[in-house]
Amino acid sequence: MKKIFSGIKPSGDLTLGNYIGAITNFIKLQHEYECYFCVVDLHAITVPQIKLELKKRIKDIAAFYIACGIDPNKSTIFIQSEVHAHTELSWILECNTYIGELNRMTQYKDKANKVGTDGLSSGFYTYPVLMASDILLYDSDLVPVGEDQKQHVELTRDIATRFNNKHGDTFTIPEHLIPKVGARIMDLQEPTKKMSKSENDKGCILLLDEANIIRKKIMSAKTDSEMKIKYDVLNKPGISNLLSIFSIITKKSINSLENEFKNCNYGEFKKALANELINIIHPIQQKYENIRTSRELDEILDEGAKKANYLANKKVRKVKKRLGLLR
Ligand code: AQP
Repeated sequence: MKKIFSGIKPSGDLTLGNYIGAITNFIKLQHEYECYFCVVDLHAITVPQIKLELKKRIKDIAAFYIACGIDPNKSTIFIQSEVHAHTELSWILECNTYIGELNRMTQYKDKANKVGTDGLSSGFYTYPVLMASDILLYDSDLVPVGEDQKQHVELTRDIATRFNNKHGDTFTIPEHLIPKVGARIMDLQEPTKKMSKSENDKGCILLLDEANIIRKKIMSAKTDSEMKIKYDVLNKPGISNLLSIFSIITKKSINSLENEFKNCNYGEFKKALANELINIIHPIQQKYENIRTSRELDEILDEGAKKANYLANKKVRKVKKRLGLLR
């Protein structure tokens, strides 16, 4: 069975973007692949976090994985910092990665342009290598990610290929798996910008939002003055984003939605979308509440860490042997 690794970082509360762009794919893939789904907490600390919020969110995300439909009997769910091999391999791979490669990472370049390098941690600079370690430790064949992470998976391939060529066959070369639709859900207030959990505001639907908040956020989503429900990302980014979300959660095509709502105004369309979203999110929230406080969650995470540690330690031993680091 081919293997899959993916993770979400607890840098904020989970958004609809994380759900559509990542978790819904995880759920489908678990039936066809051996899956490792991680809460990548070490990635979250590349930017400052508030201790108690981080602590809570780590388990929140694990609970949401299960509440959304990831079956812990099928997939391994674990917390990254509970598997020390991630940081050990990351250091080794950093020594096999060029500064020029990291300088070319667009996420780093964008952030450095925005806040300057004095305000950025070196962890933020090297985190693509930690991501490479996450993926390579488990011999992952595929990495389901949103569009923004594609470049990091390509870097992972480069690092792994270089290591294999230099030291002998050690790593499986992974491929990215980007969903055909939903790879980029946009902010409801700034529909040309990705919906992001660390910029949680009116433009961002959270999986923890109550029904009235979801409704309010959708009703106040930015659209345009044309009053025509038509998919046109360039000229109508707001309504196109809402159509994408509607299409993904109802599995109706964009065309059929344009037809269905052709005589409706934006208010009526948004109201229908809010209802659909609430119908999806409410049952997830109910399951989440049950799991979040259960002992079962800790048991699942303990079991996940045990399995992940076994595999990851085995891989690190192999890497160290290749480099002459084992006595
Ligand atoms: N808006 C989005 N649309 C589609 N997919 C998305 N993902 C995130 N936002 C969207 C996908 O969710 C997975 C987990 O992401 P992550 O937490 O590891 O990192 P991220 O992409 O940086 O997520 P955020 O929400 O934007 O976090 P912050 O604000 O902390 O940077 C990934 O597969 C991602 O593509």
